[in-house]
Amino acid sequence: MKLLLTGFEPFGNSSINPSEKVVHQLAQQEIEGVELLTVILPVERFTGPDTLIRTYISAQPNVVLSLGEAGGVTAVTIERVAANLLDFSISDNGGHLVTDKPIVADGPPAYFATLPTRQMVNALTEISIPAQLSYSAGTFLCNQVMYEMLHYIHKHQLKSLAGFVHLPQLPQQTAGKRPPLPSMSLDVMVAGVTAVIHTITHWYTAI
Ligand code: PCA
Repeated sequence: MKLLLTGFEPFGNSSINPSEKVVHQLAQQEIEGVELLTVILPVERFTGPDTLIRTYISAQPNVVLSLGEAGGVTAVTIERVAANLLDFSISDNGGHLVTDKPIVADGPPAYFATLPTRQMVNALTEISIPAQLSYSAGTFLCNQVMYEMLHYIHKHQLKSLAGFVHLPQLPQQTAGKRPPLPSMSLDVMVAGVTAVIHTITHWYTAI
């Protein structure tokens, strides 16, 4: 199975993004049964989705698993739904602050992830990593790339499957914050995303 794993560059006030670190670490690891391709996406409304779609077209993966950071989440968060909405509460890295706009003007209101989301949560819980299902990937870049990837696959009637996982912040991003914010160590996140990939691989080879 060919899997395209994506992360995001840092954004907002942060100089690190856990998704970028997890992707870099996994790029150096062997995962049985997986041909892994990786890319880091810009947090910018045009180049972010463009980079993803261009990489997808040249790599032709079976599965696209995208990762992003979600400040404040207490667990690895498996996204089920991408909404057709741009409603940024902060500017992207290109200085765009888009509100109340659809991602695709004539696109459907939402797409569901096509990965085995519940099995992914169960696999994480089994290895004692906090995990949850989520029914909104937000209205910023993470939601946008999830929507645009699923829309591209749908529009071109392709067989690839795609989904999104939000990660908590790293301890070094939250230390000293008042009130304290939740965090998760890089090792735990890497183990979690590895388990997610194993789950997708087993499920994919059985369908
Ligand atoms: N998180 C943001 C965009 C990039 C990232 O890592 C989000 O949740 O939309």
